[in-house]
Amino acid sequence: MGARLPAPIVCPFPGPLNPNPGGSLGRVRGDLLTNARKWNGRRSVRGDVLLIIKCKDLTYRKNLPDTSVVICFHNEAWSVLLRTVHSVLDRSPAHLLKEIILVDDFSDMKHLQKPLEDYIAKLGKVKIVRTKQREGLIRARLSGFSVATADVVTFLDSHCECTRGWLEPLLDRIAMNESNVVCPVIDVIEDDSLRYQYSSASSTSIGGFDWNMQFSWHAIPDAVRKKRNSDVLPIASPTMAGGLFSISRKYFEKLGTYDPGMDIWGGENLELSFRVWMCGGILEIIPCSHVGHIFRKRSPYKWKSGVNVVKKNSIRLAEVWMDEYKNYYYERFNYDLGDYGDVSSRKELRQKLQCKPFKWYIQNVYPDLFVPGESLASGEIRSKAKPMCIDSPADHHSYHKPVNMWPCHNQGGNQFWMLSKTSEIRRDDGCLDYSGGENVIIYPCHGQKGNQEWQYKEDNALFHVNTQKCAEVSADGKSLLMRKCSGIDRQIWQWKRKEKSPSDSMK
Ligand SMILES: [Mn+2]
Repeated sequence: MGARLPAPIVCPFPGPLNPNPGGSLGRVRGDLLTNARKWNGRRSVRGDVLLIIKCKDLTYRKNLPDTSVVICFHNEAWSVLLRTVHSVLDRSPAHLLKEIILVDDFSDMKHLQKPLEDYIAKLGKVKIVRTKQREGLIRARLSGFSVATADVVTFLDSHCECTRGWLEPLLDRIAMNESNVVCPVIDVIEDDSLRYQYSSASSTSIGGFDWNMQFSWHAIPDAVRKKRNSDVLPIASPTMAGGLFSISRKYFEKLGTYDPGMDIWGGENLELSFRVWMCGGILEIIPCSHVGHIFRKRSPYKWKSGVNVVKKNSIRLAEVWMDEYKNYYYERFNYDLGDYGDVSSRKELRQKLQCKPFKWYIQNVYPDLFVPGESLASGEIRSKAKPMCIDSPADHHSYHKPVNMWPCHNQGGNQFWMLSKTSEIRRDDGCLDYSGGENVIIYPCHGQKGNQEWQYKEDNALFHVNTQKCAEVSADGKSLLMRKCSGIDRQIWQWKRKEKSPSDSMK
């Protein structure tokens, strides 16, 4: 007999957000504890029972809703597309899979024309919709959605492989609550060998974002991890990666599907994530549902030159959903918003759905996010001696790399830095880190001070506490050095202190 998990809600936040506080969670926990012995429960050092429940021990409701699977593609390889389609057909219970809707976003490769039609005609359940011009992922998905007929709509990329048992745990959560929006764990399919790498439930990550409006993966926060007594329980996620998820068809409609003013790709995943949380839903990752995905090294989309589509989409979502917090994003490119189109209908949608403020989302759903409003200084760090600024990317590709000087350009970007309350000089998750050698490097922020503790002194020196040295621009202006503090102009830095911050209203 499988062990049935009746309805755990595991939220990273207390009380009011849990639709059934103490109720369902309490009952589940009780059941789990009672059954712990049967499941080889063991006690941790803290005395809690850790449950060794495997996904195969779980059972799901008998009357699950069925799903339409919508797969958009543009010039996808034959074998990759068919791997996706066959894995859905082979690994979904027949009665739960109503149809697969392939949306061809104006491909011109020959194999995707008649040969594909002839092939899928033999499969049953698979239909194809073609756009009349290049629409991009967002509008292509909407056209697939418009012909979907099942209770649930599941979106997949066209380069995936669904594993055995992937579908039932997703549908079970939606059967429990129509406003649950659920994502499978996304495993890596290597892009050179196409080998599937299955990741264990204990390594499940959740989605976040940074103030450049980039999606990022994070480990489950310690506070949440401690409350979980099994790795296989669904876990609330502040954001979704975007490619793969299931949602009730009616609920997606009610929530306003996607913003049709967004082009091609990018930002739509954060927009939907914020909307789900702020408008009463719950976004979860389901550790027992695994779908592999080929992560591409670069975007296959050709973009109109001169138009930054992701930026435009992100500004649309910031305008509609982020309230005063949008300034943290805008100041990253010095408020150069450009033309982002008309967002009035999306603002009306937010009004109509009576969604909560973004501040609520940050405080309750994503309390671990670094909020720049708490920073003591922000903007470019400009040398008094030279028209040069401290310049470095700060994403994970840049970790361990030296930080340099570059002519100040007043565009934010790699010259935008924040002094945190905990004395870090940081952007997103990257911190200036000095261990006493030649260079200051970028290193993941660890919050432990040490090599990452800086002071912006009253005389405008940048002082590194651990080594008692000051940041100094080299005589040729090209390098950032660390030297004994002397008060010379090359050690003096102009950096906008908090009181002049555009985000001041948010204190
Ligand atoms: Mn993809």
